[in-house]
Parts: sequence; C-alpha cells; structure tokens
Amino acid sequence: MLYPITTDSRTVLNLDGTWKFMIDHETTPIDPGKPLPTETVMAVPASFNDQTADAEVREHSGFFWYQRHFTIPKTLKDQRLVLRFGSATHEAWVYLNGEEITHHKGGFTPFEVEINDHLIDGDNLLAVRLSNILDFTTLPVGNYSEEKDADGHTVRKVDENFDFYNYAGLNRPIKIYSTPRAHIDDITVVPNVDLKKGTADVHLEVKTGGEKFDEIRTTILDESGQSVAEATGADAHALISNVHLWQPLKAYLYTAKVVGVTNGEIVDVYEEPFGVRTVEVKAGKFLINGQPFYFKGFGKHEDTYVNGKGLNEAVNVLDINLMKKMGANSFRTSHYPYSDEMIRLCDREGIVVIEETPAVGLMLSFTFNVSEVTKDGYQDDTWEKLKTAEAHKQVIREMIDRDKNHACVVMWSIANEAANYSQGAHEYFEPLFKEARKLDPQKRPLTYVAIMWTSPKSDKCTDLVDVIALNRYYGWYIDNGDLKISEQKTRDELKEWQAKYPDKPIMYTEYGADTMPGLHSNYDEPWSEEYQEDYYRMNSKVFDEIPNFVGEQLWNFADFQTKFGINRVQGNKKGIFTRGREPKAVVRYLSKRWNSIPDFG
Ligand code: BDP
Repeated sequence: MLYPITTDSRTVLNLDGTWKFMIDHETTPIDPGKPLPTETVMAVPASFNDQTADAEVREHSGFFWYQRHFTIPKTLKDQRLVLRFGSATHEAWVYLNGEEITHHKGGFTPFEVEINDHLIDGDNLLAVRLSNILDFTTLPVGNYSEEKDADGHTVRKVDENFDFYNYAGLNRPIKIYSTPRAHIDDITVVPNVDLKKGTADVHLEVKTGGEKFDEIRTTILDESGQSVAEATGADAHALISNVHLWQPLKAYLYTAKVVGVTNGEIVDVYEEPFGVRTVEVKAGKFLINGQPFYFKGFGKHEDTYVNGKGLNEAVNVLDINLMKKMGANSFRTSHYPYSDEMIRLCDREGIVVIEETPAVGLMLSFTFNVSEVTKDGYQDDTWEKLKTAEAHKQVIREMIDRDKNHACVVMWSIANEAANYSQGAHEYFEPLFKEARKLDPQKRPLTYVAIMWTSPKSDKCTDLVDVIALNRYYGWYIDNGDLKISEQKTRDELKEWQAKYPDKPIMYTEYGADTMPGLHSNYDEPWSEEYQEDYYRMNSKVFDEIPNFVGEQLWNFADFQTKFGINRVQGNKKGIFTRGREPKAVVRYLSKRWNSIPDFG
C-alpha cells in the first residue's frame, strides 16, 4: 500500500482537526446520514480517552461515533479519490452521506476506499462508527464480557489481556488523496546487493489500476536528485553501481520515481523512497550489510499525554533524538505496528526497527510456576480457546504490505509473549511463520518474543524463529530485589540457550524494573532509581559473556499508561524516561555503555 503523497499527478487533502464525537449507548439508533446529535468534539488524530474530562467516557467500552464534513474542490472531481485511514482503533464502519462504504477490523494498520461513486456536490458528510471491543478473536486479545443494567441496556467490558491502556479512536491521520483514473497502485522494491562489487540490482514490481498504461518507467534518484539508474516495465530491474548503502544511523535513501505513460504523456507519478541494505542471520550473528550488528535500544509504546496512542510527531522526533544521544540504534514496535509516519522517520534517521504485529495477550493461563510449564506435555487452554488465527494472518498481511519496502525494518516479530510453552503452540504458529516468509519480498528474518517461562526446554516453537528474542525479568518479577541470584539465573539461562541453539542469535527484547522517578534508597531498594541502575548493570555484565548475544532492547523507553491495577501506579513505570521524557538516573549509565559499544562488531 502506498503512502499518500503529493506529486505532479496527485494531491492530498487532510481531514485531521476536530470531529464531532459521540458515545453510542445503543439506546436510540443513530442515523449516519444526519448530523450526530451531540456538541462534543474530539481532535483527530488522537485517542479519545484522555481528551475528555468525563471518567465514564474515558473508560467506555463498546461503540462510538466520529463525524465531520468535507468538500472536494471542483478541480479534483474527475480524479480518482481515495479516503484513507492511517488507523481506526479497533473496528470501523465508514459511512459517506449515509451509506456504508467500507469496514475494517484491526486498529493498527491503514485501510482505504475509493469514494467517487458516493460523493455529492458541495458538502459531504463522513461518519465513522467505531468499536474498541477486544475479545478472543481479535488482536490484541481482550477478556470481553457484557451484562444488562437495570434498564435493560447492554454494558460491555473489555479487560485487556495485556499491559497497556486500550486507547482507541482515530489515532492516525485521515486523508483523501487523488490519483488519475489510470494509476500506480503499489510498488515493491527489492534491492539485491552485491557487497563486493558495490552494486544493487533493484527489482521493481509496479501494480497499476484503471486503464492500462502504454508504458511504466522508473528512474532511481540519489539523495541529490540525480538519476543513477533507469528501468522500464511493470516488472523491471534497475542497476545501481557504486551503491550508497543504508546503514544504521547513517541512512541513505534513494527514490524510485515511477511514472505511468500513455500516448507519450505522463499520466501518474509516484515517488517511493527506499534504502539499500542486506539483512541476514548467519552462524549466530545478525548481519546488516554483511557485518554483525548489535541491537542497542528499546521496547516502546505509542503513548503520550493527552494524545494517548494518537500520532505525536514531535514526540517521535524527540524520542529518536534521545535514542541517538544515548548511543542507541534500534527499537521494537511493541506491541503493534507503529504509524506510517514513524516508520518513514526511522528510514530517514537510520533507526533499526523490529516490527511487531498486534499479537499480544495470546496467553490465557498466567503463571509464574516455571517448573510446571516445563513439564513434558504441559498444556493450558490458550490454543483451544483463542480464535485469533484469522486476525493474525490478516495483520501479518497488512503489516508486510504496508512496510515491505522500508530499509529500517530488519525483522518481523510475529507475536509478543504467547503461550509458546503449551501444546498447540507449534500448530498455531507454523502456518503464520510460513505466511510471513511467503509474503515478505525482502525475506527478512522472523522472530517472536518469548515470555519468561519459555525456557529452552519448554518453548515449543524455537525451530520457527531466526533469532531467539527473550523478555526476562530476573530481579523484578522473579527474585525481586535480589540481584545476586538474578545474575546467576540470567547467566544460567542464557548459557543454556547458547548451548542448545549455537547457530541462532540471542537477544533481549525486554528487561526492566519499575522505578518511581525521584525515589532514592541507600539500600538499593526496588522502585528506587539506584535499583534500576544496578539492575541494568547486572544484566549488562552477563550479556557481555554470551557469544551469540546480538542485542539488548530494554523495557521500556518511557513510562506508559496501563489499565488500573495493584501493580501499576498511573501506568507502568519501567521507563528509563518518564512519560514526559525526563531522564531517570539510569540514562547516564546506559548512555555511557551504549556510546562505548560499536553498532557493529
Ligand atoms: C511483559 C510485556 C509488556 C509488559 C512488561 C511488564 O511484554 O507488555 O509491559 O512485561 O510487565 O510481560 O512491565
């Protein structure tokens, strides 16, 4: 799917701003063709939850509406017009002038629809009915229940089966873009690099829609806008010599300028930026451009004050600047694909991304009894009760379709902390890994991120992953406060993985300790800033002893909002920055460490 941009043949109209908003109490039917009976507004893009002063609205589970008007300038009327939602969380029914024109389920990937046949002259009324319901068929997974109140109205409840607040609404930009009727529909870019010769054979596949072009031409432009290679055809190759590689923190982006030509005239133009780099897993190493790469960075969230999970580009820019200052080079889009805008920014900034599906919460029996799950034949009811396989396939398809060309994305994470230790896990995951391998034109490595009680003995699916990605909390959830025993357990476990899978790279994708900023202790107590630093020092020491250890991504970049609970104090406090991006003490230690570890080697 192409990101909407303005070119010689295309234009973009922005539908962001304030929209009318209304909770649907399911008492009186709402007519999407009429003005919503409300004076309430919400800003878009943003989650609705933290824009309200009303606790009931904030915590609402169920259905809600957004509505606005727009007008299409006359000059665009003969163009093909497409309405695109960057995301609508989690399920959306879209109505134009009262008529349902599309429906999409899945809150973290874009969708679009042609609107020409539904437009009227002058004022058009766009309404969206949304649902934030999550259950055993959706991703993420929610524990869903409903009951009738005294008046017979349905009261719905979603208990998140995961550790972040269920922010919802129109979280990402909404746009209408125009293309000519005969148009470029999609472009797939696969640079095949010869590192020795310093060349890249760029394989370009161009899909078109509408009347066929006589000819498709592609020019590859370098960063100064000079043409460095050319190709013709919908399935074509362009050879770049003296290729400038995309490197972590030293991004270089070429542009594939694709034009559709008919009767000698250029009809449609699209410009797709892309980086040239290789990614490969070999002999226990993670190679980028043939060199062993070391991941230094974070698990993150799209989570900021007021915007919730809504796009916050200023914070995205700040986060990347803070990462660079610390000597970090990467993050994982835990626990869902982030906005188009963030992925494009990472391409530009040279930040290495592990992109994750929204498959979080695929675990129905929460236990800290590691010896139990390690028993042969251990089985809980996760894979029997969950019906997420279809949604999972869909998110893999939509994520890869959107981000297949991005150089910054070096690996896909198929899930976070699923019940990989239970019988049935392999049967569930095998087809999903196959699907991802088939769909990714750049054949990136795959992983899933494994929870604490998936030891080398209990994990049923390690054969499917290219990289062993571990979330570990020795010293926090296990042996809290005892860093001596935690060090031993960390070492013992990592050595066991290393011995059992000598050819697979191993990395930490989460490790962390909740820390109240400003809380200090002479005795290194958990929750203090001192403990957080000691916790990280302990882990670093062990990492450096493991030959196949290819990276450390801590949990979490910043404090973030969660549901209420006795373990959470206005959210999860494992950030090394506060939610407002002020550093906790440990940032100094980690900056020193990461600035002294090279990105390669
Ligand atoms: C892991 C999850 C992450 C949580 C974290 C924690 O992957 O979403 O926020 O632990 O408990 O289980 O802090």
